Amino acid sequence: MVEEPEDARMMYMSPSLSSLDYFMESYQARIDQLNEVRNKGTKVVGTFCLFVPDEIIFAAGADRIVLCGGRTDTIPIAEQSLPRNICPLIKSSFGAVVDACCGGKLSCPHVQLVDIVVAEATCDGKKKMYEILPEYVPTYVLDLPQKPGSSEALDYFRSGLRKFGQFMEGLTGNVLSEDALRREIRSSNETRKLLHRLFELRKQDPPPILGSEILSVMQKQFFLAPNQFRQGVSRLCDEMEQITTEPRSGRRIMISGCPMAAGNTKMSDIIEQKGGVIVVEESCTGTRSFWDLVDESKNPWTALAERYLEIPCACMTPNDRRIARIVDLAKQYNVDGVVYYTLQFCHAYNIERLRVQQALKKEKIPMLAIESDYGDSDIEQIGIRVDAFLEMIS
Ligand code: BJ8
Repeated sequence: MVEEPEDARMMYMSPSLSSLDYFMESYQARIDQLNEVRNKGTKVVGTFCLFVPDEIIFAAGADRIVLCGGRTDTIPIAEQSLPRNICPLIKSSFGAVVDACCGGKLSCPHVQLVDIVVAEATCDGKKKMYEILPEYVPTYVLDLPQKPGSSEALDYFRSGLRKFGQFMEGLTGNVLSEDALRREIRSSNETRKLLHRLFELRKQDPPPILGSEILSVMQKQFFLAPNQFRQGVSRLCDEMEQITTEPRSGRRIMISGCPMAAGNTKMSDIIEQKGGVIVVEESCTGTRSFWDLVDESKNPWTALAERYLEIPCACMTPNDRRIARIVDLAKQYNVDGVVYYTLQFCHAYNIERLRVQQALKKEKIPMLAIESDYGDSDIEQIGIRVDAFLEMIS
């Protein structure tokens, strides 16, 4: 349990937004939809990372859901096969697959909905986990260059995407036409633009929505069909645009770091319960998922390769783009402080912390680093540190 704030900094209550109900209500409808399309022969692809372009999957006539695990209950199953000292996201995700494939009841029903996993060569933990995954579910691994800034990287990734497109054609039995790819690029860009509209509204002081509410919306991005998701975001923006908020004194916080997969809301919950006002998340469940658009005027394969290589993930090197993005977001959202949130044993984000801290220090933006897992045992201690941080930046 997260403690109540003891002092004047009370938890920020955003206006109650009825359009958020849509996201809850559409959950079961989406499961029914996926079962239905599968019964009619549509392939459903499970992914674990933003680097796998949705556009290619949809253009080949398949559907997709993201399987990143944010829950603790599947971790012990994973620890029977994997080392304990790897990040909880990997263990939770793997445990869910093993549980589902061995007839277990712990997992959310998502794993049973996929015909294949399309994985990606990002961090070491994931790459090695993907070598074991085919024992449980068919798996295709999309390779990624690790130095995205070079021209060789672009050529390599573009040809990798084309190969992936051919693979999808074989899987679905459909031809992946350039027209279909362009259509899906336009569709994904539409989603990205809507999310920009949503995040723009959070620049208000105070924002008309909680960070924990935004997180639950962003997590749905990876489960709902694109048109369902857009419908919900559009309604939410319409509602938020009608709201006038009263000025208040809470500190404006950016969370930056590892993704917060469905089931993991720990960091947002603690910050808000301690009175912080979360205004933006630099993460894969935040800006990283939608900030950059795909250039619709270019050859679609080139445009996709360029856009996806720009994702500022700490698995890439060097990752100056992310450092610049964090500073830029901190200024755009007028933040009072940054909570740098990492998952335990995520070396990429944990090591990159130093460069982020140095860049923020230059801009005189305070930063608090929190490394955590999916368990409850450190909630109190994190709460104390967040409390002290909020006090310091008041
Ligand atoms: S684009 S952040 S979704 S790789 S937290 S599993 S990096 S040890 S999830 Fe990620 Fe794609 Fe990058 Fe985003 Fe490894 Fe770190 Fe665990 Fe991670």
